[in-house]
Parts: sequence; C-alpha cells; structure tokens
Amino acid sequence: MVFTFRWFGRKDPVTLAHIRQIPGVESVVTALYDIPASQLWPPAQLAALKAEIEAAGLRFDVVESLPVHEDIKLGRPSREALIETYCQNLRTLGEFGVKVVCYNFMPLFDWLRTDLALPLPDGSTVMSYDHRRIAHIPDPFAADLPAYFPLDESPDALKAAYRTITAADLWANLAYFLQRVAPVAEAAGVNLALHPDDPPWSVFNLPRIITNEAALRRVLELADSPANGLTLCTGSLGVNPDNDLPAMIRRLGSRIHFAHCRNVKITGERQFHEVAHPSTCGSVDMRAVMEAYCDIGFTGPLRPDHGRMIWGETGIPGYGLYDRALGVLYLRGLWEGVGGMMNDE
Ligand code: DNO
Repeated sequence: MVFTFRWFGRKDPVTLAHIRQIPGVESVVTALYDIPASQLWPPAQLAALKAEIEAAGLRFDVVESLPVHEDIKLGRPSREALIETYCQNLRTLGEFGVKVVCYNFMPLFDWLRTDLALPLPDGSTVMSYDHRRIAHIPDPFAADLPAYFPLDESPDALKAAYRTITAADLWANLAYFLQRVAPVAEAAGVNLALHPDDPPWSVFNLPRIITNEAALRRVLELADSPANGLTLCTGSLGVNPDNDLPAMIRRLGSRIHFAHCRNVKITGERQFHEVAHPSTCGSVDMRAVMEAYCDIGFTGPLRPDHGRMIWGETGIPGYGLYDRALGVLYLRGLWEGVGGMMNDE
C-alpha cells in the first residue's frame, strides 16, 4: 500500500510542505488542472510539476484525473482524434513515471452534491446530497457545483447532445474508448483506474453507468488488459447499501489500481452526507475495507478522500488539510492493525 494525498497544485491552500509532514504519506495525487480534455499535456509543465513534488520530498505517481472529452462519451466522429490525444497523454505520463491514471466516464458532471457546507453537530461542515433537491436545481451549470476541468463547448449544446444518449450508448462508447486506450496504457506502463459515478445513479436525466459491482465487472470485460482497471471509491459506491464493499474488493482484486477511502452516512433514500473517515462516524466499515485490501495483498496507492471542514479551515470543499490528514493517519493505523504490508518493511 502506498499512502497518497491529493493536491490541487498552486491554487490549493494545502501545500506540498503540509503534505510532507503527514506521517507515512509518500506520494501526491494531482493533475494539470487547467488543460482542457482536448489538449496534449505539455511535457515541460509535467517536468516542472514532477520536479516541484520531488523537491518537497514526495513522489508523483498518480494522476487524477486525465479527463475524457465529452465527444468521446457522446461517440461523436471527433472522438478518433481525441482518443489519439488521450493515448499520447498516457505515453507522456508513462515517460514521467506515472503509474496510475484515474478518470471517469460521467456525462457532463463529475461528482455532485446538493450542499457543499452542511453543518454537523460537532461544528464542522461536510458536503451532502439529497436527490429530492436535484429536481429543484433549474440550471446545474449555474449552480455552485464542483467541476474540476474546463469544458470547451457551451453547456447548452452539450446538454442538447446528451438528450438522445442512453445508458447502452454510453456503454458502447466506453467500450470503444477502452479498446483503444488500454493497449496503449499497458505498453506505457500506466494502469487505468476508472472512478465510479458519484453518486451512483442518474442525475439531471443524464445516464450514469458505473454504479455497482456488475458494472465494474463489465468494465473489466470491455478490454482484456491488466491495465484496464478501477478506482474503488468507498464513498461513491458506499452510498448504495446494496454495494458490499469488502466483498467487491476481494472479488475485483488485482484490477483495483487505486483506492479512495471516504466515509458517508446514508440518511435516507438517495440521501447522504459525508463524515470523518472512522467507521464509527458513518455507514462504511473502514476496518472491513482495509482487511479486504490486506487479503488481496494490495500494493497500489490509496488516498483519503473527502473530509469535513474542521478547526476553522476554509478551502476546496472536501479537500481541507486537517480532516484528510486525520483520515490518512486513521487508515494507516487500520492498515497496521490488520497486518497490511508497509512499504518500509
Ligand atoms: C471527487 C473525486 C472525483 C474524481 C474523478 C475522477 O472528489 O474523487 O472528482 O477525481 O471522478 O475522474
């Protein structure tokens, strides 16, 4: 297991110096966040990023995300050139020693919440989701929702294009993409790690397909390469009580290339809020999750995912320093407790 920490680059109030001081964290998860999905990632920028991370005493081996252009998800003819750009980016990242690339296949939106700062009784704030409120958001693009990569087409045009896209179309377009990129990733020494949809159900009448174990298995069957793998996100999958996370980890095994650990509390049908990482705080049994990782001999990267905002911290919702630092220490403690292999052993 490699304990990692997400960093949003220079715009992030969390610094590499902060991350370096968290015991056991060796590696940073980041991306070139300003580059639209249609563009090549400039090697000079990657070289500077890698040098900056290494100068701080950390490693750069995971990219989250290398975004997939909407035209690829829509299956438009322009996908040919865009898939070639994606392949070239994978080759470049491989040359820089990046081992894992996390991406998602959610139409238009990445993760979605209806409240970015729900107060908890302990005085902290967390992000929450209530599906009943989705219907009352008139224009999701105008709402204050998180989105990490710039779109290069007007939201209205994209919304119109998605009107005729079904879940079956999305599966076909994912297959088309994976059959082309997986061999390139494998040759480049990069493991692809598809992130589940968050939340794992349809939003704004857009299809979402990466929602449960059957879907994850189907993804693995789309391209027969060990590089075609998954990000197992306990927070995304864990809001559906039907998803048995430890069992999924045991069965998906070596095709899990990246572990995201986040805890959530299910408060109703398609309603949840995020919580601190410990099992006692939410619906995810983190110890059982870490035991499952131990059983499969997991050696890949893990990062603490969204935390609360505590101790007066402000910043990127879900990505404050303090609660994620508490979280990663807790996860590392569990890992030690269940007898997981430490990298310094
Ligand atoms: C949320 C993250 C996601 C993830 C992307 C991967 O905090 O886990 O935004 O980075 O879905 O492409």
